[in-house]
Amino acid sequence: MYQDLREFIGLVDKLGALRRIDGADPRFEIGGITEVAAGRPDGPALLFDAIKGFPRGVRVFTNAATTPQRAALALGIDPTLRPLDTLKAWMEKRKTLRPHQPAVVKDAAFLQNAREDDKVDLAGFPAPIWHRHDGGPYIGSGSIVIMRDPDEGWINASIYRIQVHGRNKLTIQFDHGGRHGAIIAKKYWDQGKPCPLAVVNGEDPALFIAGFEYLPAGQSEYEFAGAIKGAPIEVYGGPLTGLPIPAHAEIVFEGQLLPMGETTLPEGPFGEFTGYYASEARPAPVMEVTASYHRNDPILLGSPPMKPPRFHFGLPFRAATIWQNLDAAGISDVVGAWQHVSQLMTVVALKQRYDGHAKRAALVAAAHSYMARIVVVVDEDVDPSNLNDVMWAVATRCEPSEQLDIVRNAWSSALDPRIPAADKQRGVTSHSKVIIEACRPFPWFDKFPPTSALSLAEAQEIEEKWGDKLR
Ligand SMILES: Cc1cc2nc3c(=O)[nH]c(=O)nc-3n(C[C@H](O)[C@H](O)[C@H](O)COP(=O)(O)O)c2cc1C
Ligand SMILES: [Mn+2]
Repeated sequence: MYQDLREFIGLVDKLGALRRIDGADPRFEIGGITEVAAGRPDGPALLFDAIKGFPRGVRVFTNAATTPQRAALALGIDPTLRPLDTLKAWMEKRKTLRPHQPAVVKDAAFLQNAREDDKVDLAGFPAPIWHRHDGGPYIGSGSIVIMRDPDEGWINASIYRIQVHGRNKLTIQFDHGGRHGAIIAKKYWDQGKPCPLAVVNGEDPALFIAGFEYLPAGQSEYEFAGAIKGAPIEVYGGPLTGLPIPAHAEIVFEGQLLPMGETTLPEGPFGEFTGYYASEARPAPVMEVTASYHRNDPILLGSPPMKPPRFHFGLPFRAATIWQNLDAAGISDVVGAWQHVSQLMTVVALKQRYDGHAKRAALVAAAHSYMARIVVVVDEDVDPSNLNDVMWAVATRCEPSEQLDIVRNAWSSALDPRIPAADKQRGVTSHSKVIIEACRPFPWFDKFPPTSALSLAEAQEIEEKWGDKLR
């Protein structure tokens, strides 16, 4: 398995999925090229070099894991599997993951270039302005924020967007007060202290994935990333904060997050994963950067939100969690779960065994579907990862007057573009979800007209025997 981001980029190159781009402008162009590339069928990863205004060697890497193939590569799963089989392999692996404590090492590649206090200058790093109306450059679009819980000592390491405000100031955006970073920072602030933190830009892809996972408080993303790799993440104690920092990280900042009662800066707007700007600039906590470190010829990992279906990860990781939850709840015969429209639509496929089985699965899936207004259940012959197949089932097996339900006041977010601004102002972050039962009705299942389409196995057989003639 890859050791760090550089080795991962090497593996991507070997798969033929890397494109090198010289001369792009960090204002809009890197973001624009990334979005266009992510929308192509092959969806290549991009390594930007000779970036306008920066010396050659200072690089930005984007679309790291935006295809099923590269998401599998990052997870250490066979990248040649079909997407649904890959997600299943990940779901099974996730069930039995064993946490790996990080290993403290005595040296770190990022110490190759160190600057402290007045010598810190964030302008030396190519933070892109990703979208046309963003409030400024974002160095952190896929960066990890490291903090230590002051009471229990555990380390949180997850992804929050990071905007650059001048020579040594950054803002960190917590979507809501329940983010572990927000909870931990508030503990320091309540004691009248700033919160020590480190920001890791250009991290190991396993950590990038772990940073996106909903882990319980007290469980470190480092342990989860180590579990993905089957080996501990190597960390080095930050010279100023003592926080464990991945030794192979590309660009690292240390500093403190100032109490919001003292200082804030307007953060955003920033183009979001829904494809909208759902909020104006808002006050956010300020990080004062007291030291910066970087490897020679550093690589910034960039992961800008883009209009759906483009997404940070080419496999719907949260569908794997839903699938795991369905299994854990004892809902039998689930053959797949998937999310489309960048996690705004959830699909579950199952073999119905009894009347009410499909709805039972739908309700569990709906409960766990963050921001998704649409939840669909299909029979086991429909591939939930294939949106055309799913819509075929919706259009042919669902009688709307009988098979639609609406769940109100369900889990969404302030990022939801369809919640009216006035409602958001009074604290509304919920929406309603439609459950579409696109299954053959169980009571007359056997009488439903049989499908004329090839089964997956039949299609594969033909592909093997005749495929050469068709290519
Ligand atoms: C590329 C990317 C960017 C993200 N940006 C933010 C963000 O700006 N703010 C936020 O609160 N969550 C953001 N998230 C989601 C959180 O990282 C995710 O929900 C994570 O589980 C939160 O970790 P926590 O439970 O330790 O707080 C982002 C996720 C990804 C993959
Ligand atoms: Mn966490």
